[in-house]
Amino acid sequence: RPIGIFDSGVGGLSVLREIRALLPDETLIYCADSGHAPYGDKPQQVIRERSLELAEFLVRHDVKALVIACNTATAAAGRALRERWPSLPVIGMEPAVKPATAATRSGTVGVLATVGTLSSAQFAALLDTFGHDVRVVTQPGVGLVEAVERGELSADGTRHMLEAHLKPLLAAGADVIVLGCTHYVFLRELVESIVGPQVKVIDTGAAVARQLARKLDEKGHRAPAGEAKPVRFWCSGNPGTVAHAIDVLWGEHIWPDA
Ligand code: DGN
Repeated sequence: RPIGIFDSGVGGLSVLREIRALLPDETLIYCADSGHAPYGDKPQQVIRERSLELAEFLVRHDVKALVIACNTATAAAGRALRERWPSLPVIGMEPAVKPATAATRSGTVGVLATVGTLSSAQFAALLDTFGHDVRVVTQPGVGLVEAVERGELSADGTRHMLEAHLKPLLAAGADVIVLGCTHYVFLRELVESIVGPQVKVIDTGAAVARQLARKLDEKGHRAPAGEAKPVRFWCSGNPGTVAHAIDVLWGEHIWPDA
């Protein structure tokens, strides 16, 4: 049985990449909600409804686990999905605040994420748990998801936006930057070139892949070793809108006609 992975668009490919590397024997289905991206500034209720619909689609493909490869959707819909399918492992994203608090030397951590994630109850709870010993400063990465969806990873416009978003975090003394949105992981090199080698940049893609592997092991649901399986891609809306980004980010031309 396959594993289902979804995001508002192509950001979740950064998580898919980690899952593919760790679990090459698994069949993976990736679903991009490109017809409704970006999620960042949509009401939580709308994101929850979209997430439920994508998850329904994946469950109809008989998935044995679901990965919400989107911080924004996890914050809005993680609980709803777990309630709807109580026996299905549902693995979600969460900004890496905990590892950041362990890594900081300056005592200040910067979190770059969408408005939806930063304003969520889940993020408030995360700060409540881990934000006491260090100062956590946040910055909404307005415009960055759209840039990644266009496949513009090193364009001048993307760099300028990032510089503007990172400036207040650096000015506050952050020496760790958390990439709290799966799209931003594709901007890691650009972020690192702006913040310099003294500042650590972290995300949770690899940890989520490991957690997925643990859940499959717990249930005895790991696929037997064999030939590596292809990834199956789906998207809502017109594939033409994501085909280019998938070429750039995944390195494969998925939709021949798009
Ligand atoms: N990739 C999503 C995340 O990790 O939050 C952002 C999605 C969006 O559409 N804003």
